[in-house]
Amino acid sequence: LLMEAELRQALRRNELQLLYQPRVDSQTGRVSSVEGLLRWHHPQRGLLMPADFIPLAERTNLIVPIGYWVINQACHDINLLDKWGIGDLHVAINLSFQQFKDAKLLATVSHIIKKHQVRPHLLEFELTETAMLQEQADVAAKMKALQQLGINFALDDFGTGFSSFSHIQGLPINTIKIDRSFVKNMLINRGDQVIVGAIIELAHNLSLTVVAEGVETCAQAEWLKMAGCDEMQGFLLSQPLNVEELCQRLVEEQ
Ligand code: G
Ligand code: G
Ligand code: MN
Ligand code: NA
Repeated sequence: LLMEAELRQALRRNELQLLYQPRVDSQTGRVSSVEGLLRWHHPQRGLLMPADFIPLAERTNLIVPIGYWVINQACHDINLLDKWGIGDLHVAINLSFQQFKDAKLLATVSHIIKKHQVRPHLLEFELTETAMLQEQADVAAKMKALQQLGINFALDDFGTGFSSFSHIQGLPINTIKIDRSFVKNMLINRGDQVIVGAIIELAHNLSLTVVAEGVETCAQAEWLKMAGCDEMQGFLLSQPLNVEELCQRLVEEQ
């Protein structure tokens, strides 16, 4: 069977899973939010990572229904966490540019939020610079409409694209996520360290929250805390967790 047909069936056969990677407050060390990361449990190939199937999903536009499944699952899990007494966890979800081309984006997101009665400010949509700047006027208008619903936005993989700050300035962004390639070499490459420091300063001057991705060592965490980075995400803090593991970690933390 073609992988496209298999991916089409994956939704119906319940083969997709949303994991959650904690984002930790640098000052308090507590989980402030989580990023939803998609996995596909393929019946023959086993566990597939986003890199194995998101490009195909984007090419075939299957990312549109998959994306709605993700938002629906995240809202479902927000209510599950609420039952465990974890009521204020922000959940970030990755959105591809193709999802913004769907004419029903606003109506469907709005419908899902109402169906689950989730407070919209608990949702954050992560977009890359590249996604935000394709068909920029249209994407910007849709971002603003979603912002009016109460949804927050994060600029993902920051530093890897080609956007100018003047473009970003007009968009309703709350958070900047520093790409993990900079964090990786930050303590061995002076240039990367300067870039990370500059992004933190830029974010704060624009009153944005700044998150470092791919934090793997204590030394990186110490430096980021010292540099004023608000939040950290990476294997040092936590692997992506399933919702039960996430509940357990958060209940222990309380
Ligand atoms: O889990 P992993 O680090 O392999 O994810 C890599 C990338 O895959 C993420 O940074 C994100 O860009 C993309 N991705 C993960 N989950 C989703 C999803 O639910 N929807 C979309 N559109 N992209 C996702
Ligand atoms: O594309 P995006 O940056 O949104 O997704 C994050 C990806 O990075 C996920 O696939 C996740 O599994 C991976 N990831 C998360 N933490 C770390 C880390 O500390 N190191 C590395 N190398 N990858 C990470
Ligand atoms: Mn992301
Ligand atoms: Na990222």
